[in-house]
Parts: sequence; structure tokens; C-alpha cells
Amino acid sequence: MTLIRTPSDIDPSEITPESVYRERRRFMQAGLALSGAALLGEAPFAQATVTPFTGLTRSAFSVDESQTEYKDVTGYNNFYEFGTGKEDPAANAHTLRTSPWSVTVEGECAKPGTYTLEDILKPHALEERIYRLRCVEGWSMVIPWIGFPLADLIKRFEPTGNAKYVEFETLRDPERMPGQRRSVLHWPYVEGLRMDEAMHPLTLMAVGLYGAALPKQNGAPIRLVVPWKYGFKSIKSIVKIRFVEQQPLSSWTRAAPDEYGFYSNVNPEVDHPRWSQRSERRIGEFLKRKTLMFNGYAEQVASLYAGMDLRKNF
Ligand SMILES: Nc1nc2c(c(=O)[nH]1)N[C@H]1C(S)=C(S)[C@@H](COP(=O)(O)O)O[C@H]1N2
Ligand SMILES: [Mo]
Repeated sequence: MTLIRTPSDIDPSEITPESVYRERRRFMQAGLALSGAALLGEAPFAQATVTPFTGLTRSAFSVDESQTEYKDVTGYNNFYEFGTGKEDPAANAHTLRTSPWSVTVEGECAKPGTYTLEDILKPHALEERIYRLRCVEGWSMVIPWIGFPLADLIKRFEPTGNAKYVEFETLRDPERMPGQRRSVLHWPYVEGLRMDEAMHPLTLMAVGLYGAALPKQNGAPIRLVVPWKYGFKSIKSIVKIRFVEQQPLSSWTRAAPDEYGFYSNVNPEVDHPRWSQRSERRIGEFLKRKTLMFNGYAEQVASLYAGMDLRKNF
């Protein structure tokens, strides 16, 4: 029995992320943020349930663009385990049980095992990162995530020289994930990254957004965020991390290999077979924007793909 509630135990009605967030912004502007960050490193989830994440430092990787409204970030989602409609996850994800939660680490590493969420999170200081997220369907958002670099987590498991890729799996639980009773995708949802992509400092393990724990529809209690790739690479509600030698077969590639390749870097030059990828609708805006190479993160990540044909490796 644990007396410490994890953020995902907290009913969304107990928190008002937008007002909490505004409050925190005021604190940060007053220059009082740093003391909170030190506190947070100790026991991030033992704090008052009303403000699970206060005083976080904002990562220098953040973009300085206006953030998508909280109601859209949490009300317009893709999480096929809870239905294929954009409003289905917010309506249905309450059945997801996020506590207890554990992550099983397998494959080419020295420290495989099953780790509780608390074990996973304990050594990591959380920070806020405001990232663009661009869905392959042609819409985008700007989201203030809370998390820590995936690289720091991976290092703890000591991957061997044979670990060329990392494969991730979402929970499989058809009782509580009604979308899994239909075979729209092969379950569990699988995604993967090449090791250098996984170790890139932009690649984030997220546990919150807008100052509070991840809502279930956004992939509670822990998810990946890879900001230069199409949104579907950012797998939600992760229960398995596997270090492998062969390139993983992701659920989307398996479903439609001509449409969703392994790399799935945001690339306005390579159309989806059924639509252009030249522009996108930023949710909340009226006019379309031009889609940027690597979703605007080219300066940081283009070198990962030097010498690769990005039309072939789409
Ligand atoms: N397990 C799982 N992860 C998933 C998905 C999904 O259906 N199942 N959808 C993906 C897609 S297509 C997108 S665009 C993003 C959306 O994240 P958001 O709803 O938090 O904005 O989650 C990704 N992660
Ligand atoms: Mo997506």
C-alpha cells in the first residue's frame, strides 16, 4: 500500500491546470522558481495534490510560440485504444488504470527488469519543455510538457553494443481500453526509435503537461514525445521498453507500410500518399502554416540523417 498518490491517481477535477499554470508563471516571473525545482528533485509526487508540479525550470529547448489551449490539448486527441474519434479519448480514457503502473525493460541491456513508475521517475529532475507537436493528419499544437530526457533513463539500463534500436509498447488491456476490442491497429501499440534518436537531448519522457500530471487521454502516466517526428511516434501509456538489434515494426508501419515509414520525420517535401504535407493547421488558428522540415527542429536533428535518402526513409 502506498500513501503517496501518483499524479495519475489524482482526479482531473481536483486540479485546475490552467489556473495552476498561470499562478506558477507569476512565480517564475518573480524569480522564485529555482527553490521549487530543488524541492521537486526529491519527491515529485509526494507534494500537495493540488499543484503536483510547481517551480519547474523551463528547458532552453522550448519554443517561444503561443501555446495551444488546454481544452484542445486535452480534448482533441489521437489515442486509438479509446476510439478513433478526436473526442473519444477525452470521453473514454477515464477507464484506464494508471496505478499501480510498471515498465518492463527487456533485451540488449545489462539492467533488464520490471520497474515501478516510482523507480522509473525517482532519480530524474523534471522540467518544462514547450514543444510543437505535428500530427501526420495535418494539424499541430504547441504543448508545455513536463518530463525528463529519455537518454537519462536509457543510460540507467546500460544498453549493450547490440542495442541499435529501442522499441516501446503501450499497455494492452481490452477491458479498460475499449478501442482494443476492434482491430483498427495491431495491439499493443508499438513504436520505435534508432538508438541515436532515442539518446538525442530533445527526446522526452513526459509525465505532465500544463503544470499538472498527464491527463489519461494524453498518455498517462508516462509517454514519449519526439518533437521532430509525426505525432504517432510519440507513444502513450508506455509499459515496455526493449533494446533490440533489428529495426522495430511499429503499429502504423504494420497497418500501412506505404503511408507510415519507420522514420516518420516531419517533412514537407514528402507527401503522404493520400495528401500533401506542405502545410498544417495549428489548432486554434484560422490560416494554415507552412510545415517546417523536422517540424522546425532541423538545426538540432538534421545531422542524425546526414547521407540518408529521406524519400526512401520516410
Ligand atoms: N498508444 C498510443 N499512442 C499514441 C497514439 C495512439 O493511438 N495510441 N496516437 C498517436 C498520434 S497519431 C498522435 S498525433 C499523438 C497525439 O498526442 P496527444 O493526443 O497527446 O496530442 O499521440 C500518439 N501516440
Ligand atoms: Mo497523429
